[in-house]
Amino acid sequence: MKKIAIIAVAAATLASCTSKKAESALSPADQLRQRLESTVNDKKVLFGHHDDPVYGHEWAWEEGRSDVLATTGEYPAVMSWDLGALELDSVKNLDGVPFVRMIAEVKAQDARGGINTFSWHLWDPVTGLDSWQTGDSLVVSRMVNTPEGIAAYNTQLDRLADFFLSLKRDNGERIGVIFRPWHEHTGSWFWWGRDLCTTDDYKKLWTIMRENFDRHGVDNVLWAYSPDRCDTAEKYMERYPGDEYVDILGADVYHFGGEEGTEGYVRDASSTLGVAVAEAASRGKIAAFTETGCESLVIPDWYTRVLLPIIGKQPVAYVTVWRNAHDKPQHFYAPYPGHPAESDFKEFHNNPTTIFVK
Ligand code: BMA
Repeated sequence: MKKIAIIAVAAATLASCTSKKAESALSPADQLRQRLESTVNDKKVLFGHHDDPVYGHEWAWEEGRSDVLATTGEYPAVMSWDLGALELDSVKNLDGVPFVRMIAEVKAQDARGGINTFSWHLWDPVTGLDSWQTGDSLVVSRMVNTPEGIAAYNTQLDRLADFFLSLKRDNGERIGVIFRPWHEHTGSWFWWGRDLCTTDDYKKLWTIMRENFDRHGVDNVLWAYSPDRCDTAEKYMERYPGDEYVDILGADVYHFGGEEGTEGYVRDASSTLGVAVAEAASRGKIAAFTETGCESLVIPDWYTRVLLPIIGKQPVAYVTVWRNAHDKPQHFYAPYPGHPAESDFKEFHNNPTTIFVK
């Protein structure tokens, strides 16, 4: 008996050492993947907001403030950021967020148990067009097919890779984050949109990027692919770069047109997420509602009446709404104190399926 007990204790100790070792052997990206997977398995949804702790409706750059915190008592579980202008070596991003502050907030969000995700509204590396200038349909082709374009693109990517590698905890461990480049490419409002580049060239944006990040040894990024609204799997998957390049299958679908737009939004968000969820399931990936919102929250019960039923039917790991601009009074997607949608947002926050940072 005694001998068996000793063997059992030894085996248990060995097992726990092995599992600890296995845990620490996971890359920061894989650790984050596990968290997102367990969120989905628990049938929960993490709530995210863009630029949440750096500015909001009619305030900017204060520390410790957030419209979501002010209305619900908690920060969002997911902080969304944009890297646009980092590729130019700028000290601030395209919306004026200093990168030094962004890095500090990413660390703070990680320390409170939250997650960070990044988009990239970049400038064309060759001619310097901003993301929305779509008059030149050769931007992507130059970036991925010409030696000067590839070199200029790689210079941009070197800066991004260094940025991701610099995201570390106080103990030196890298912070796992989500990166969602080349988003909404099924529309044509960015120069990497569907009508402005070929399928092959779009995919090359991803492969060149990944080769660059791999050369730098970036091990803390989960990659999100996020088309705009798509009603079929064919459209959604048309420019999918491949399973080896993507971890999260997302959807960027906004609610336009107030109450009259509700039906169309519910239909389009549900069908696009339906495709993302099905494709994610068949490929062992994670689905997410990567960008959404109803500008100005003109529907005061939008969060519980419109959004919640959509995400209730789709097992997505997180839902992220866009920014509350400090300098554009109508440009906000989360309520602020005193806004008519505040009480409904509190109800959304109190719903057992939604997770904020606590
Ligand atoms: C858009 C708007 C712009 C902003 C851009 C990049 O949706 O919010 O004001 O500059 O995103 O963040």
